[in-house]
Amino acid sequence: NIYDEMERSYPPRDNSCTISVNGRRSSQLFYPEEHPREDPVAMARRLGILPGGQWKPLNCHPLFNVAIILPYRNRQSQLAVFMNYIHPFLQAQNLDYRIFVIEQSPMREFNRAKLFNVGYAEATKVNDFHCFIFQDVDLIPQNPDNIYACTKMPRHMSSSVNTFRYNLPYTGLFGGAIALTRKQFERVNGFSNVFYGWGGEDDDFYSRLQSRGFQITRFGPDVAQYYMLTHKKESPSTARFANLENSARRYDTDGLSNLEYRVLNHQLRPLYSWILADV
Ligand code: BGN
Repeated sequence: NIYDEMERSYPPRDNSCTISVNGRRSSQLFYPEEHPREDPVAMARRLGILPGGQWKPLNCHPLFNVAIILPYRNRQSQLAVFMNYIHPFLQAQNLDYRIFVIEQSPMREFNRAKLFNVGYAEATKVNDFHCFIFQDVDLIPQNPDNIYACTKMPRHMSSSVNTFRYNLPYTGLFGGAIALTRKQFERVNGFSNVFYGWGGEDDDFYSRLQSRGFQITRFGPDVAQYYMLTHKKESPSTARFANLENSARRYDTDGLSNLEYRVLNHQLRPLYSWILADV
């Protein structure tokens, strides 16, 4: 029973929403690229999405309050496909949610982990979010039962991705899409800020969780199926090995505790809150 694993944001009450997804069967997969694209303004209007990409069900009391944080740079068409697909997906789950796109300014190499920290910090300023989903824009959850809310343990959501032939490549993989409560995230001091360039930041985050005694959880491989939108492979950073080697010394001093950045611009766009940050 999925309810037993979930960490509710609000206590159940009369007319609490269910997290059932209208009887669609788990085996029924979505193929995002077959979905027609709609103009963002028209889509927001049709689906009742508020400026900044916020929505909550009106006919029942939601059980989950979620901020979805997407680090971003230069992936415009993927972002459009993602938004087009994800809003109906999240609405079917009856979540109280808001989507944040954290774009990194040009110049420095991409720092996925630090953008997550920025997303957490900015989201926390506007609402007391209980649960955070940290994920890449190129990952499309294919199964409507993959609930975009938090579990009692930190959860690795994207354990079954088409590009890995729907297999988990190694047990310590904690990249792609993850779900943590605010408390869990704060307990590990968030992500490390030092991982510029591709690779290793998720492995570092996993060892932070382990060092604090967290066990992680995953839903079954059928539920956790993701489709990765295609793009050129990034070349891995050379600094990632050194950063990983001395990461344990930095758990307390590198993360939310020393987070520094500048917000260069921000907008409430029809389907998401956009924040341009210099990190
Ligand atoms: C690993 C990367 C992860 C990445 C996964 C899946 C490193 C650290 C050096 C061992 N880790 O190899 O960051 O999420 O592959 O692509 O590169």
